[in-house]
Amino acid sequence: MTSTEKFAMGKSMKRREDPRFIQGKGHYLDDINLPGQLYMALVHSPYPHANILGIDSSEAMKVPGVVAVVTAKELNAHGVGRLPTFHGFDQQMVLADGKVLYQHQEVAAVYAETREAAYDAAELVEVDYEPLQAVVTPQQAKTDETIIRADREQQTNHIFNWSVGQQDATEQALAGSDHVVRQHIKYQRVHAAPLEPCGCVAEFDVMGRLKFYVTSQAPHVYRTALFLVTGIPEDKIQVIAPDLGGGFGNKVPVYPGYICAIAGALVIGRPVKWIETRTENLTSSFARDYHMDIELGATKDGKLTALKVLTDADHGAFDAAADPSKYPAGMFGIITGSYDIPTAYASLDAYFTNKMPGGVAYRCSFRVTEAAYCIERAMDILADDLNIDPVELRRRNFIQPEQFPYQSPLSFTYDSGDYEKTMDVALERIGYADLLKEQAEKRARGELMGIGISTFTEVTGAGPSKHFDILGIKMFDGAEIRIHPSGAGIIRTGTKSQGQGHETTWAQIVAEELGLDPQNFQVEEGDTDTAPYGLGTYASRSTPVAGGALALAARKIRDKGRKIAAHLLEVDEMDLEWKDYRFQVMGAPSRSVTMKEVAFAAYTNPGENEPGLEATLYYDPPNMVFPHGTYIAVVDVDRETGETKVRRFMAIDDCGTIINPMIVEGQVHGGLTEGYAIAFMQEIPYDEDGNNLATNFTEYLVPTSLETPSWETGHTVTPSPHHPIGAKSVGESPNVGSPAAFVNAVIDALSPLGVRHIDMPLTREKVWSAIREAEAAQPAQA
Ligand code: MCN
Ligand code: CUN
Repeated sequence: MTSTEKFAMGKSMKRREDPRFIQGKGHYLDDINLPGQLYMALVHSPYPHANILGIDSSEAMKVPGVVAVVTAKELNAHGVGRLPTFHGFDQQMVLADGKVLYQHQEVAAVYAETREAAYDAAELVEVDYEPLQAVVTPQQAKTDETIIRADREQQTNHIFNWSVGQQDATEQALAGSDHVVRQHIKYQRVHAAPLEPCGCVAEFDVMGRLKFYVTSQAPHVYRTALFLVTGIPEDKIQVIAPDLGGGFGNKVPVYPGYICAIAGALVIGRPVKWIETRTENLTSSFARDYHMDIELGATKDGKLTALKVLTDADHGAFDAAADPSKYPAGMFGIITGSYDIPTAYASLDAYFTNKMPGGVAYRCSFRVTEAAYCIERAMDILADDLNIDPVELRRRNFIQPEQFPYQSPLSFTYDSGDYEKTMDVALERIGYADLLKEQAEKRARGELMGIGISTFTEVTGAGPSKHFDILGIKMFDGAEIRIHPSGAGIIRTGTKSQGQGHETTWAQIVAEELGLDPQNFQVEEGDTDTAPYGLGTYASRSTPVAGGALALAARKIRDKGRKIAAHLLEVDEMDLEWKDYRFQVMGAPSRSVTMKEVAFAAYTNPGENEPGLEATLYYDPPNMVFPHGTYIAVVDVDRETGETKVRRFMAIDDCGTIINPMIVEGQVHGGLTEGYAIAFMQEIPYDEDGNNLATNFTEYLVPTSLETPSWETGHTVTPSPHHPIGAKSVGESPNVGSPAAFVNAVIDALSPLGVRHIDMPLTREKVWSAIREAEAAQPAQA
């Protein structure tokens, strides 16, 4: 057995990047230290909303080792006061200009010989604030009594309305429905909290070329963004993303600190390093909260008739990442989920508030987390109202396999899916019938046990250029493959793994297409000087877009290889077929050559053909991909204490053709752990004055192995019909699908008490209060 057979597509090849990580030999941003480097620290506002009357840096400048202090005034003078924007929509201030708009907003940058000196001096920068009333909720924002963004032409806190679907038809269908569920559902502010916070090192060489090391999920986008902000031509910018200690969306945006570091390096003429503290990472990056009002109509036997959802989105003080006309907000249109709903309407209003900027959030597929949670919760409430088993209700409403490609009433064309099959596998594996029996027995004894199901559909693969462009760039991705004479090779993409294992799966895709050994491929991402242009790794787009590019680039190499093989075998190219990982003469399979032999010939004996064996290909996918899954949670709730215990969790994912089952399983384990945290532990709460109450890991909770339930996983495979290898994505599915399963299970446990809904996170205190309130309302049943 060759190693190719052992390791290519569909095999659980061990992660090739892990030897360096498990030996502590990863090369992270903080491992980069350049000769003569300065350290930068940022001054943050203690107030959520205040006028800046003056900034005095004279005391700070006295700290030994301090070299400079920079404020908005200096940045504006150099024309770098604003971050780049999506379609000229909203431009975040790099440093607060005249006014601070959220607590912890960046106000000044301090450069010093040591990190300690920089942070000490930052505390001594005297800022004279005049505090203003903070606007903390979208409800307050709506009144426009205080205009948060006086710097904008539009004097309103309303940022945009985005709507899709058939409003009139939906209203009519709801009015004619036997039953309509109406529920307010909040998806709270959460934070990705990667273990490694964000940072950068900026250096200009003697020729004035910027080398910018940065914790980025999207190095090429950064390069273009830096050009847009600073005017430095792109050929004079090299962005390098080293190993990343997790990203989860937190490393997509270009942050103010990056621009300050570049400005400092340019003006002072020395390299500048900046790396966030945990508090800075938690309080001054990106988050959002969604306040959704859903109406879901059905006939009395549970056939869905219409869906309407009106949302107020709290996008904080800046909204660079939320263009209304393009897909990032539009991803919310997946809210009809896995169900064939005849008519639907979604309308979303985004508001400025005095909170950290809105936009890219937490393993979220750009708003699919909110959408999937909302519809899956509403389905359970409907099931409860109609007294139909939640499983049965879903079965009655699934989009059927023969309906694909399925045109949803909210604009997406789903590529493929087999929802019932996936659900049946999950039900069978978890033993649903037995669980129902057990639950009935426990209920008879007054014990609270809940079973929660979520049969979600995702939309990922931001790529079809007809739908997307960011910063004026159409979205597609490039891949480059070079095969060396020995059959080894190098693979480069514009994506950037933060832990997803691209060094392994990219090699597997190419190895499978070419019949070469995946262990012999060097995989490179993250250096804009060498990698082909790519839009980066977020919205689970790497496999759908770059993965497709890789497969097609490999096929381009195969086409070239066929010509060389024909030369070697002295036959016509048309007489060759690619079979069993080799070129065979049709009808005479014993006459064949491998790609390894072809590779050697490409550099030594190519015949009439152009020497060499390499390909670069840009892939513009025709459509998004639509992964799906069924998750089932079993939760016990302690009636006295409100404690919840996830006793079992079954996750059956369908991400199309699987490249590496072990990596997929790892993605699911990690994402379920994060979904668990969102459902039970995490929130960035603000008090009524706009103070951020989650500033460190004792306030913003990250689950450890002690809290984390044990996961049972599996999969069905419904390939994407348009992806070159039929693959969909999986990176965000567990975060998208699991919160609803957890909450549905807890509410199911509490349903005998008459509890209908509790907003996340379902902390012990909230669950305890809900039980007490329910008991007080219905003493007879309690
Ligand atoms: N994969 C596979 N077969 C499939 C689909 C995917 O083997 N059918 C593999 C891929 O080849 C890749 C991994 O699974 O190695 C994830 O692939 P994909 O679903 O394409 O997602 P991306 O690579 O684009 O990763 C992005 C996604 C996002 S947006 C967030 S947020 C997130 C996530 O991945 N952040 C992560 N998973 C994370 N995992 C880690 N360890 N760290 C993060 O920061
Ligand atoms: Cu929304 S988090 Mo991921 O798309 O990088």
